[in-house]
Amino acid sequence: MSFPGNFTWGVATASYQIEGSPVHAGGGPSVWDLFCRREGAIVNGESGAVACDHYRDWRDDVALMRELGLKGYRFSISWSRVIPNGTGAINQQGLDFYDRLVDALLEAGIQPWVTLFHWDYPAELYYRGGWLNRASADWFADYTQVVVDRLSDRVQHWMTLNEPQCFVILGHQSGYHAPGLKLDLPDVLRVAHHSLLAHGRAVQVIRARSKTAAQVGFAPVGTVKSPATDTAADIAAAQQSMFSVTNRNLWNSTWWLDPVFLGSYPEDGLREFAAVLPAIRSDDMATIQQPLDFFGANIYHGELCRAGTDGQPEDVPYTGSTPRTLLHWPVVPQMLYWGPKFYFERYGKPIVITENGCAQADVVSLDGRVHDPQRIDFLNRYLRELGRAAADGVTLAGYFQWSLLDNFEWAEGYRQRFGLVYTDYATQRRIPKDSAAWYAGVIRANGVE
Ligand code: IFM
Repeated sequence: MSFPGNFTWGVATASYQIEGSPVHAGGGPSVWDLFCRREGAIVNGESGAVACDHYRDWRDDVALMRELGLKGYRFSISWSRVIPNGTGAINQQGLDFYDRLVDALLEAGIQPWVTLFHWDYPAELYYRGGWLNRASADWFADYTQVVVDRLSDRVQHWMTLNEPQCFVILGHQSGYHAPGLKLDLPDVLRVAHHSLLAHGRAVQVIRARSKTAAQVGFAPVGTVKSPATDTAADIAAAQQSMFSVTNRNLWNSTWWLDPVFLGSYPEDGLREFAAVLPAIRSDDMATIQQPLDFFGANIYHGELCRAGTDGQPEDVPYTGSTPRTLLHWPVVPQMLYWGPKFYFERYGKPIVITENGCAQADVVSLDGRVHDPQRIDFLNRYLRELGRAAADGVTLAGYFQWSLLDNFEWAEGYRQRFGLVYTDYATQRRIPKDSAAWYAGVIRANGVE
């Protein structure tokens, strides 16, 4: 294992998944508050109304983080907690919450890494067209300014959007996530374009207003490809496939990343979507391509790929014996080698793993503890691969395990447990799992021993 000396070991969370709804504390509802009321939208009819009640229990949660020896904590800001209607009047109580959290983290020796948007879009703005409205980029810029003006004297690390692929595709195309829309492809592409514009506008605001030297990134979730074998042909096929747009499928990397890092939509994507492209104004690509300091990669799994007999890449299906997490995601540790390597080779930015982890059906044992050997094994295997990427020359700046706590897993409700710390939702008691102690050891050793 060779991780750089200043490597940031952290955990990640998101506002709606842990805090409890902002409507109980002077904030406004987000699309998730609306969506959770929809019959059948969430497993067991659950919602993030209370979640981990972190809005009230944050001091204890910071104390837990201190005990783990974390170097960084990635959390998101709830837009409608800070600005209840999405634009206009500020909810000072909401802003104060994040202000105090930042102070407490710094006091505990933990760097705050702030994500500006992790899916909880203000309901009032949704009624005004949401991401379909091009003004959403301006609304996001105005919100960013409020947050940056308040926190940037202490916060140095910023991420604009978390996993735009998810909130655009799951939220606006398949309807599986909030706001639950099933739009046609031209409108989905419009939503995607506006979200990229919002990213660019937010970076401009951070650069213009930050009171300290800001480090800015973006946290997408592309589909990582790993070569099925170590042959040069399979490696080339995996790399080619990872950076291709095919079958009008928006679950790809380059449609989202090339504009941000290279300043243009990929040629193959422009061909695929030629008949359904949104209006792209002449200076849009320059707005979207702002200088970034790091590439935030959310990597949990991926696909195996090989060179087919015609030389073209082809995916290799997993078999019934492939280990899987509770979400049925394949356990494929090499994705934390190939993903960072391929991203680094294409975009040339230091890589921060902004999310990685696994859902398990954790339970409290008779001894009152939570034993989660599968999670330890999962993290151990993935981190070894990440260390291999570092040893092979990939510049790595940090790793954020998802997640500090078991929390509200969106449409899956509470049955998927991702935490290093178990949440007893009935009492809000936290029980650090065995993996928490293990991860604390990894941090102390600056890598897996
Ligand atoms: O819980 C989510 C998170 O909000 C975004 N990335 C994936 C995690 C696990 O599904």
